[in-house]
Amino acid sequence: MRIAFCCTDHKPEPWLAGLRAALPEADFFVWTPGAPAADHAIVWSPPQQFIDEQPGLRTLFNIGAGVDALLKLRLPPGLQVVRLDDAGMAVQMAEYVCHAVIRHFREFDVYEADAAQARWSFRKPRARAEFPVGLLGLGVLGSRVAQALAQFEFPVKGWSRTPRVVDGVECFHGAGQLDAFLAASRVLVCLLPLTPDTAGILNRAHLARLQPGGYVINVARGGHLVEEDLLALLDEGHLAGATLDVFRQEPLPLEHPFWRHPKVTVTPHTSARTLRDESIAQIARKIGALSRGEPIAGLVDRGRGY
Ligand code: NDP
Ligand code: OXD
Repeated sequence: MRIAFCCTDHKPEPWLAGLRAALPEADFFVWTPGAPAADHAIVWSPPQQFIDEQPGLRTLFNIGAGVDALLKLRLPPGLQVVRLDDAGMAVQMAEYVCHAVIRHFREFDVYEADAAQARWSFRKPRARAEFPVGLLGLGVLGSRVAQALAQFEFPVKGWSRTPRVVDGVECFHGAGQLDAFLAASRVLVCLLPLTPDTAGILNRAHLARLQPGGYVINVARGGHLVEEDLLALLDEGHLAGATLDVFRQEPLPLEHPFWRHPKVTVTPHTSARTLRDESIAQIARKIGALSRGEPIAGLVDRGRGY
């Protein structure tokens, strides 16, 4: 079995060492133009040339959860795409989102500013019941985040494409229940895949439906957010702030207003990183299962876009 490694922005050596140790029977190689045919490939943002030169590939293992960039390529119809499911990302996402929600709710950003001025001053406690958190997306990451937020006793709402049942979460689904979900939320967290149906979902019409003093946390993809609409609603005062990890253009350009906006916190697409050891173990398990003809989790439905 030959397995090509074609991941931009990742040093291949430690990946190949880990993969060879996990699957000694396979022949792993770093793809370069003209390389011989492989059965499977491990990829992140591969060039179209890689796909075109490997028409016999059976499976693409994406070393991330989101496959939006991969699905923009011309892929042969029978090629199966497999994404990482969790592989250590869910707990990181739960940490990130809980940190952002609690920082806003407890006004730790205000205390940080006070401390910088050596100012000892108390903020009035706020009622948790007045900070319902709405999660767009109740998949592998969204449901883990929901569970973590519920531990802190925030009211949690969730929205998915199909009906879901998640303990401690008031669940909504489908376009018909989106407005009711938004009206029930004050903090909005985006954990959707980027698809034609979800692009631009964080727009003025939807964000304006959040409860007054709304707060936006985008940890999914920059293409979900209409940046100008967010800035307008922040400046008009309907929204209290935003924590943003992903952007239309990454790295976020130096001159972008988000960097200096007093109500916006920026992080560099780091809310849930791909962890090498966990990812290798998961991919090796899946390759083993496929060769035994067993089903695997994380198969992408290419028609649906995630
Ligand atoms: P999943 O595929 O497990 O979950 C996706 C969720 O979104 C599901 O609940 C799904 O509904 C819902 N959904 C999809 N389309 C729609 C729609 N049209 N309307 C309503 N709900 C919809 O994905 P993950 O949880 O693993 O990951 C989510 C995203 O997080 C990734 O696609 C990626 O973009 C982003 N991500 C960002 C990272 C970062 O570092 N910033 C790291 C990792 C991921 P249903 O349950 O009905 O299928
Ligand atoms: C992912 C990401 O999709 O890191 O895994 O954004």
